[in-house]
Amino acid sequence: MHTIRWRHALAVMSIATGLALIAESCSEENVPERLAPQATQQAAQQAAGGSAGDMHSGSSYAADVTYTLGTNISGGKLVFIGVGSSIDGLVNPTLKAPVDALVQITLVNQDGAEHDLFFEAYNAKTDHVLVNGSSSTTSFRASKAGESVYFCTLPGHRAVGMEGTLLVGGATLPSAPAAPSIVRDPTDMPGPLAVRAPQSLRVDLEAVELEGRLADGASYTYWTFGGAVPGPFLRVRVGDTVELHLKNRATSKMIHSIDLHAVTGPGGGATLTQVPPGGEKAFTFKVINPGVYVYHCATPSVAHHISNGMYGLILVEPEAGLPKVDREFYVMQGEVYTQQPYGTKGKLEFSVEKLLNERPEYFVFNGAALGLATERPLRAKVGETVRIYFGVGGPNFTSSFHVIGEIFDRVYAEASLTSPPLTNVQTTTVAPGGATMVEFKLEAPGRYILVDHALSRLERGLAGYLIVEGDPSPSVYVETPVK
Ligand SMILES: [Cu+2]
Repeated sequence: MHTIRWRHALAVMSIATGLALIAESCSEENVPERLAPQATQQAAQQAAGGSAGDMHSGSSYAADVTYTLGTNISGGKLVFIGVGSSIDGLVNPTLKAPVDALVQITLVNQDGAEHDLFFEAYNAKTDHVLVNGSSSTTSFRASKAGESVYFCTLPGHRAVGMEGTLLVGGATLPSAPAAPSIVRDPTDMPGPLAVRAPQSLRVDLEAVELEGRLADGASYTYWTFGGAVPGPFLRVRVGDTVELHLKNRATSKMIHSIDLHAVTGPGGGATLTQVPPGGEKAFTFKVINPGVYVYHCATPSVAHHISNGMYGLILVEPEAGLPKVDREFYVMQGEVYTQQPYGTKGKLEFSVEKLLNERPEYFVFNGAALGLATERPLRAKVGETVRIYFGVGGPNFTSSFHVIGEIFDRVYAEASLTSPPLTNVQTTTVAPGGATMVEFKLEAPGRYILVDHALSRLERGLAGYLIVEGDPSPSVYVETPVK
């Protein structure tokens, strides 16, 4: 019952977000009587039964406190092991919550034996988890200050170690984390290469794991190339020979590697670059084919490494270079699979179950929800020609890339730079591990919105702005007064 109500409220909330985005985009065009963002927010709050995050209202749409416990065997005993957040790796961790917080606990089976999880003081119990990887969630309002117990109710399990303490009161709600931005600026890229003969060059990349801002009030532990998403935009010329060095920062917890789709050779580099924390590996490749290519980490689970942010683009310019444009932008689409539902505040954790089921909570341009909208929009001027290098890191979803209010004058379909471009295209599909190059001229000022036209994803953070400055162009776009 709770679950259904939250989901409904969440849906209303996120639809309101989408409407607000589109309404804002109208505002620059002076559209009268537009939908007021405040009104839609109010509607969403009413649907949620109060202000979001107010734990005394009894109707928050998301939990105030979330924990995940795994089942395991430690020192011959059966135990619960903390997964993620402040309890990561702790045996039978003490779970803390403020009084009256809405607490959500997920139990994940990690040892293959049958278990459950019971909070005695609240009579709250998960379903049985039967096989390795299965999970179940229970939630309750922590109304009673003080200590109580949690344990597994299967016969004998509590006695051999599966119990711990819930401490209510004395804890404060986690405040919105002040995590740094991991959004790569869409103009952070090298300019066109001079026409030149092939040469040898060296590229240095570093794998960096860091906590970054995923959305307003929410952070996530990203794995990146160079501390931002996507990784650095690499730009080489066909015929070049590249010596690529990959370092893995000493503070990393994971091995990382790189597979560049521009490389000819087994694994695209991945067989030569499995780098442990603190290490460095290098390999050399000949750049044979022009195009715009995705690169990504290729360390198992590859889908996990990609979804955590390890992808980027490498442009291989044809011999004669590319046609001149006024501005170039670098945009990539990805998915983030968090345990907590879209919109939850606090430090969000990865869900392998959602990844394997291809059920992301967030869709992102350049790593974060609305990262290219509110945070780092694309900017240009009327009369200019722009080019967007657009890639999909994914790992799973094909993008129907579209710019609301524009038509692509040229699409280099599937990022082929040696085929003639398509002309006058509204929406182009880009596969995971694929890319495109689009060009268009800007004829009217205002705010254009980059989207995947599978527009449900806009409700999950996938939108970017292209803000075009310049004088009004009434011959192109103008309101007609109605008498
Ligand atoms: Cu990796």
